Amino acid sequence: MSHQPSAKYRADYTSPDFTITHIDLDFILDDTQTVVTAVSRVIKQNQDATTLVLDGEDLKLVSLQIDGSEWGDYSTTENSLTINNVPESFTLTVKTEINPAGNTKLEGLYKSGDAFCTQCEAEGFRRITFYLDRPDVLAKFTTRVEADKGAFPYLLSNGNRVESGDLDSGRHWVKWEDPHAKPSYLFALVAGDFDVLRDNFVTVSGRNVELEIFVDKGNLDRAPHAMTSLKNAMKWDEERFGLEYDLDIYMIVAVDFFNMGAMENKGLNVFNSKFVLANDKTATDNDYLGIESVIGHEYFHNWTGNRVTCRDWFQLSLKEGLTVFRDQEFSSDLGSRAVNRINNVRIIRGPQFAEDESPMAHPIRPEKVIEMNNFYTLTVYEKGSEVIRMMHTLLGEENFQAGMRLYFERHDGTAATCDDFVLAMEDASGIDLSLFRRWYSQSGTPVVSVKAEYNSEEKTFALTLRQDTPATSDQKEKQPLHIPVDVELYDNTGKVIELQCNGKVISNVLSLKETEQTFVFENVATKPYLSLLREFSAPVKLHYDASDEELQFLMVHARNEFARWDAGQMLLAKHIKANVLKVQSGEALNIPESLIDAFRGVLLDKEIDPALVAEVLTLPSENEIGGWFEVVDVDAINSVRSAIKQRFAQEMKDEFSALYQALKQAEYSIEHSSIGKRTLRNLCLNYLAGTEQGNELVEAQYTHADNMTDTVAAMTAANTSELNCREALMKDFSGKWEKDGLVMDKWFILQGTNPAANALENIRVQMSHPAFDIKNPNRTRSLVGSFCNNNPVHFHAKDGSGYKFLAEVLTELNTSNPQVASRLIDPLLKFRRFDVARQGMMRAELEKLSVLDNLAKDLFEKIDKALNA
Ligand code: B3K
Ligand code: ZN
Repeated sequence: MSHQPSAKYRADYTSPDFTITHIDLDFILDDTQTVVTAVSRVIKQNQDATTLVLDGEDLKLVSLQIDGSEWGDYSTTENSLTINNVPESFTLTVKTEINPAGNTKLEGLYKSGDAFCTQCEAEGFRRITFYLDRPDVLAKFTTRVEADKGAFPYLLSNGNRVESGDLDSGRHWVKWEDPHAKPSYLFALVAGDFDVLRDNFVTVSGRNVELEIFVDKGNLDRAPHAMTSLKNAMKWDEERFGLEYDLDIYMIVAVDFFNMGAMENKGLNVFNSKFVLANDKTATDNDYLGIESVIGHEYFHNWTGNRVTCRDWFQLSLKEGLTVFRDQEFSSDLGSRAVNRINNVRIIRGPQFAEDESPMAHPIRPEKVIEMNNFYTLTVYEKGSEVIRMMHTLLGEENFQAGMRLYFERHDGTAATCDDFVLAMEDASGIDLSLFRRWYSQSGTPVVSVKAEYNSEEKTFALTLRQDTPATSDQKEKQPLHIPVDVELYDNTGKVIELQCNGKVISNVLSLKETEQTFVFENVATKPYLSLLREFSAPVKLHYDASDEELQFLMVHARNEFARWDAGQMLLAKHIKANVLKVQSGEALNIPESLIDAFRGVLLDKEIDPALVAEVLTLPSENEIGGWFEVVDVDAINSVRSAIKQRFAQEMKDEFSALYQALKQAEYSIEHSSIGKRTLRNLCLNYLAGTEQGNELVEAQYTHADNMTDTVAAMTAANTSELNCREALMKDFSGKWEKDGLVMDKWFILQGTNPAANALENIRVQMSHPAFDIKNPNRTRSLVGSFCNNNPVHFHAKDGSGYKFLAEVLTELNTSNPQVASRLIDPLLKFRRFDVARQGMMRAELEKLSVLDNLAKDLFEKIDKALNA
């Protein structure tokens, strides 16, 4: 790196010296020489300002005019254009040339296959033209797009299509007008030849909205689920949040080359095809659910993100945390609330807690940023959503919705801050959130330690809660937070005990605000069973020394499904931890019969939703287990987890077999009950794969599967249990799907997570597979990402080969696509969590990367933090 990239600080925010109220864009599309003309109405905001500084990157400036005359008084740097001595208000015309085909970073205007498309969030618009590329500059956009009509029959942009025409030599043009002022990051343009699925939605006030989903030719039969999800999302937002869509058209385009999941551009969402395309033959149940959630998420952004946007990028969680909360509620209202909550909590307890312990630790509203793309994190998104959820828990649905209405009343059409949001919630509810605001500025995972004491004479039960947040790499000093702790007490018959304090019945949600607080409950006739942190009411680690007997009681008697699952997880955690210590000290494992019986009880209980049974019987991932230890011993963790799985399989094989037979369904359907049964059946198969009948069962399921969920489940079982049939199944699958990258991603993931000794050698071979392309982020994440994140034993191989492999891939991606590189590097940053030998090897790879002479700022920011933390 020739010079160190500079950081921006939240505290340094100042409003812009100039604003832009209108911009007319004109694109003459060409693969390598697209000409962009931007005519902007610029107005001075700060009377002392005389120079206008615009952002720009990888642009060729062709001409510059002010009020129609050439303007020579300017200078450029690598990232900016400074125009001197400008008037109070003026029309600025900037003509630039860009190279979409050469844009492998997939930011700005680029080619995805044969189509042109854009990605502007966070700072991609500056790769299209010189502009005030910041979210607090809101302008009305018109966009004219011109291209060859044969190759690009569809020319799309934001808003409504207002004019079009044909030109000589087979070219044509279309003009779009977006009536809503927006920041540049919400701009979009797409040009290509597609198949289109059309439908419509009539809003609650009776307006008709045209819905269009654009997919690659031949993929129309994979678009209906996305359309259904979109209509469900539009209806749900009207019913639950009272929010109606505001344009006459809503378009979604699916592209194969995309850095993330999808993008909420106003009226024209661009999606990674992974989150649009699905049919029974190509998609798994999880793919269907993922599509529903991402389609919902992007649609919900229309209000939380687009109508009210962020003042600056430090406020990202204002739109992302809130929109994740909304999409989680959407999925929970449509499907199983318990299963959705469990999956969200697994993400927080696994990778989000790990992020808090890594050199990248940051509050949900970061203080310092070098590359904004590095902050689209689990902390900003998922923990951000937990923070919104805590407000929802403290306020209740009615007050929360009143807060939402007030937020829109105050901020619609503007760029707002996280503080604005909390203030609206506080003002609408009358509930004091002053201490709660610390969740926005404090990073790290609080630990809540619990002591419980029953007094049989006084008939009182005293609960002492203590909070401590360990220091994080970004912030040493921590303060107490306002933590909602949802608790319930049961008597020994499983009856709920009402919570009474000082003679009054109180809510189940206790507000822990000080470092230590004791809550004394009265009229508790017998020593109660305690269910803690129900619904995971706060993103904290819980330290409570519950006995096996208590946890087994809660697994059966807690009245809330999440709490029953959680008790099972705590029970597993106790035994996994104890056994890892045994392995480390060379002792024999101890997996008591009572543990197996507790889980057998759940398996045999016909009353429990099969989807929930499957969650209860799913062991925590190796990564989550790693998070429980100061030094992660990947080999010991792997052997204990495998041993428990194997023991469960052997001891419960009759129950697994019986369920496997009983849960067979005649037809495939994506009804939630049907998905639940299939999930449980495939969980049984996964356990059975480790028994004598494994190979036969798995092979038979693969051969007879009539849907992708069952096919992938069979392959996963063969992969995890290293069955004899694995090779044959993998070969058959790639023979069938070689031409379909999205389907092949499932196969690449299996190669990446292969437990076999030669896994890495084989992964290197697969990088030359005809379906693999390192320029395609989905392929790279499937093969390389799954290896580094979900194959801990091989990624952390003692000879350092896994680290070396990742560093090689990163060296290549550093120039072609730094954003993807910067996601992949995360496991390497966490070197401090491993033993000395591994630390040394991981650090050595980071050091090699740090001296690359063209190191992208995305990687620079992370490597610098990791090495200098
Ligand atoms: N807002 C986009 C993410 C943009 C990421 C930029 N690196 C998608 C979403 O969260 O809905
Ligand atoms: Zn989002």
